[in-house]
This record gives sequence, structure tokens and C-alpha cells, in this order.
Amino acid sequence: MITLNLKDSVSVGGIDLKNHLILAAGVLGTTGASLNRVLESGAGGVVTKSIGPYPKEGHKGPCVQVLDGAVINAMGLPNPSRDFTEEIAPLKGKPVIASIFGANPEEFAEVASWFMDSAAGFELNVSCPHAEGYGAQIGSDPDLVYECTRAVSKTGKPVWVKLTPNVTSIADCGAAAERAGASALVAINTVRAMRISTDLRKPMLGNGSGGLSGDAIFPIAVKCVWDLYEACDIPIVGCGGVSSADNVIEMMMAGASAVEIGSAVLNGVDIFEKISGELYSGDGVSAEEIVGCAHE
Ligand code: RRO
Repeated sequence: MITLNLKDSVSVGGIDLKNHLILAAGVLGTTGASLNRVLESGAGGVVTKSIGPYPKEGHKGPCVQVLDGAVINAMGLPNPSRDFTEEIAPLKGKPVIASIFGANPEEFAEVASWFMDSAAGFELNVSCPHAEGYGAQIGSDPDLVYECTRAVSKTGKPVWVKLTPNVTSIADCGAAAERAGASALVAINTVRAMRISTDLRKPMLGNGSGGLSGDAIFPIAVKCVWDLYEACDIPIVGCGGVSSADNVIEMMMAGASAVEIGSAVLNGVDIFEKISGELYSGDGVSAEEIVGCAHE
């Protein structure tokens, strides 16, 4: 397997990371203590659970269905809103990326203003597949992606935009974010999905449908990263089903400068040490040599 050499720090879209492996939004990102634990377990950076303009309890349960090689969730954007600032204030100076959402550009700008001091940068969540009025309803319209990204990029902080695969052209959405001043694109959020209990004769999740993550979506994520790399000139962060060092290299060959790990963390936070132990072993080539190399 190809291995990488790790420089002192890795800079992606204006954010300095300790390595190329980042905790994805939604998993272990609800408290400052859990985010810090993930950093101490070897993650190069961490993304918080998505924070919005008002506190939200989330969808009624069951909210998570664990399948063979995949997970479907419909958490429903549960978050404490502005109170979350207290969780990450003690982590100031660490590579903590605040995932934020809103229903319009004004709400995005308002939520961003709370984290200006504490976060290293923002990840705009315009891609949750089951968020009425938020999420993919914004992220599937390039004009709305542009307006919301613009509102936060005016802060001058690094802005990553997390995109949905549930669109005809992810490249059009990525290009809109790039035009609006995004410093990186993150691909992908979860894939719209549902299962039905044949015993109960009704959907397994309380919300009906949800978002699919885990091994099953890795090829979808690779194709989305590939399409964004062809269409855009800002860095791409690959996310979706990454669970091994070889997956990281494959994402990079498609065009990712770093990767986020989500569902695989559910099997243990030591995933960061496990992957980096393999990824950075041996002499290793520079990431620059690998990123996008499969396009040539
Ligand atoms: O909270 C959720 O239900 C959720 C979010 Br915010 C998201 O971005 N993606 C997802 O699959 N679930």
C-alpha cells in the first residue's frame, strides 16, 4: 500500500490540522470533552455536531438503524444552539471546526458569529437529507448554496461547505460555494434512504426516512469527490464510508486533500490511531503527489 509522509502540520482550506484524518460532524461531536478525547486519540481535526439558530430536540425515535456495513440515521439536527459555545470555548487554538446550519443566509451568519473566537473555521451543513427547511433543501439549489456561503465567508474565517450527494450535479453546487468564497468543499453528507420493518409493516425510523452512511456509501463519495475535483479549484475533504488507510489513499487519488471519518468511529475512537499507524508508516510519499493523481 502507498503510505504518506506527514509534515509538521497539514493545511487544508485555511485550517491547520495535525494530520489528514478528521472527525466527521455528528459522531462524538456534542460535547467539548468528547471532541477533546477524539483529538487526543489522534484525529488531525474535529468537526462539531451541527449547531443551528434555535435549540432542537431532534426527530422522534428510533433515530438510528444499524445495518450490515451501513447505518441509517434521522437524528433531526438535535443541538443546544448558542449554549454550545461554552463547550468549545476551552478548545480555542485546537483544530475544532464548527458545523453550523440555518434556514437562510442571515441565520448562517448569526450562528457563525457565536463561534468567531473559539472555532478554527466553519463547516456549513447545507446537506442533511431529512431537515425540513434546512440542509439539503438549501444544498440542492446552487443559488441558495451561494447566498449562505457568501454570508459566512464575509467573516474572513475559513469556510468549508459540506455537500449533499442527493442532487443531479454536485459539481454545480460545489462551484457555487467556490464562487461565494468557500475555502474547501466537503463531500459527502449522508445518502437519502429508508428501511421498512416487515414485522411492523412500517418504516424502521421514527422519521420515516433518513441518511445512509458507512461502508456502503464509500463508492458514492469517491465519485462525488472525483466530480468536484474536475469542476473546482479549492481543496476537497472526502467523507463517506472511510474506514481504512487504503480508503484514505483512494479518496486522495480521487481528489481529496484530507478525509473525514464518521460511522467507522462508532466501532471505536482508536480508528484514528489505527489508520494513521498504517497511513504514515514507512518512507511515504507527499500527499501533494497523490491528491487527484488518478485524473492524470
Ligand atoms: O442530525 C441529523 O439528523 C443529521 C444531520 Br444534521 C446531517 O447533516 N446528516 C445526517 O445524516 N443526519
